[in-house]
Amino acid sequence: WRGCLRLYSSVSGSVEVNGTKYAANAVYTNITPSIVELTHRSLHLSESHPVGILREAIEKKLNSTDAAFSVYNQFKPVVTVHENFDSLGFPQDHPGRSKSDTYYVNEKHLLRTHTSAHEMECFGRIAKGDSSKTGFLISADVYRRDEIDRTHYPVFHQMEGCRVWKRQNPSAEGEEPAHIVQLREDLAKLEKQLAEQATKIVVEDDCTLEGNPKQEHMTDLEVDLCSRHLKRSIELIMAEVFERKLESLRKSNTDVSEIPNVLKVRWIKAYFPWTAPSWEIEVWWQGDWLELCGCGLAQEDVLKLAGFEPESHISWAFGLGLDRIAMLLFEIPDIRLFWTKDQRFHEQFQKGVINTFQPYSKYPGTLRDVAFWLPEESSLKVHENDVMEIVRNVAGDLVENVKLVDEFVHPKSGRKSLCYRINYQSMDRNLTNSEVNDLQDQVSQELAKKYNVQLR
Ligand code: FA5
Ligand code: MG
Repeated sequence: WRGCLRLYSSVSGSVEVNGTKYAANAVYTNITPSIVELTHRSLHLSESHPVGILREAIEKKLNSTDAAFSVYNQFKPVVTVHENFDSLGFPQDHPGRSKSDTYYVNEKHLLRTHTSAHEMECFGRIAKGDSSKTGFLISADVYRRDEIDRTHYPVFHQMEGCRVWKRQNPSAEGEEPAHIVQLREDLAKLEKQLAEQATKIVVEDDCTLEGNPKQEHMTDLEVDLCSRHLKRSIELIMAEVFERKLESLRKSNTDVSEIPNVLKVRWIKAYFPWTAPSWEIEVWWQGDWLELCGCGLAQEDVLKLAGFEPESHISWAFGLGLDRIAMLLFEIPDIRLFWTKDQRFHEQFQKGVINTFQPYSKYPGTLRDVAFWLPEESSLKVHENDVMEIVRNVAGDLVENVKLVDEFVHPKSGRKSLCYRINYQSMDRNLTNSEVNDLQDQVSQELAKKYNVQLR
């Protein structure tokens, strides 16, 4: 792998992802072979993988109301900077664009950081009349450079959902325009479905439009109906998937009184450059509020860029994280398990069934510290995500957790020292001491080589 890593970051080299070759860029290219390997997995397409089972359950539920959504699940993970950021109005200095947070293939291409990267193309299909549906769902793997622990992995999965309504003029004075009538009808259908759901949703929503303004061209009534349709759609997803969980808990748990018979959710205001207003939903689960989905009413600029006539349509969009919900529902204790090839994991799941994972065993972990002085030149900044990337490259899924345990500045020299604690732990087998020593050596050497740190 070392040879590969060098090749990937050399100017003359090229990088191949999903069968396509890209010219590497000395400054931008930061994808690594271990990440590229993950682009072939497509866990969301596997019918008997927790992520795939959840995806299918949500698609089915959302399309059970009025079959409004086209389903696109085959988009490849390399997209352009334009698709992922520019087309969605991300400002040039948005932190999401930085190399410390995002995997770049080269200066023009990256591994999508969210499924919103495909919004423009899919809106475009509706605008051009290539799709007869009034909405779409996109599920895909998304990539972010991040920390390493039991709930974070450099790849996770999102589902994007969008709906549009064509704006119309009233046909006669005093009458409501056709799209308003349609929105009311669509909303009524959703509300009826929610009411029929066995799990009742208790919604806390004190969001106003203060500091989260609507777009000029939309009427108050359009904003009201469209955002209610959006929120009820997401609540329906939550009611459906958590209902399945509560049901199986009721079946297996002797103390049924501890299992809630309602699901508490709350709406909080949010900000995304391509929606206004914007919100996030949080679900109360086992003593915590969990953020599961961001959403909002699509910005006119995005719709125009996709090919719609100015102000001709109104639309909502959401982006839902599948992995976190799958971990809760299937009771998966470590996100790495999704990626294991161990049959003891995979044989436990079947298409259409949300069951509880039975851990097959837990192998002991081994803690090792790596401490180093940062280089004196302040230009050589080491981002925490760079440390994570090195560990990930050397040890891959044999690392359970990496955390910063000590940080201090030498009183005389002013130099800064960091100490990271790495937990080496395999989900599938016991690691030997010499194996761990080897990994730890490689991590230290790579840190010294790539970032010029001085090991302590
Ligand atoms: C987005 O990615 C937006 N694209 C969502 C969106 C779409 C907003 C359309 C408006 C319109 P965010 O970064 O918050 O937003 O991620 C969305 C969801 O993905 C989160 O709510 C969470 O459920 C999930 N998610 C985010 N980061 C991680 C992670 N590191 N691990 C697992 N799940 C994550
Ligand atoms: Mg968020």
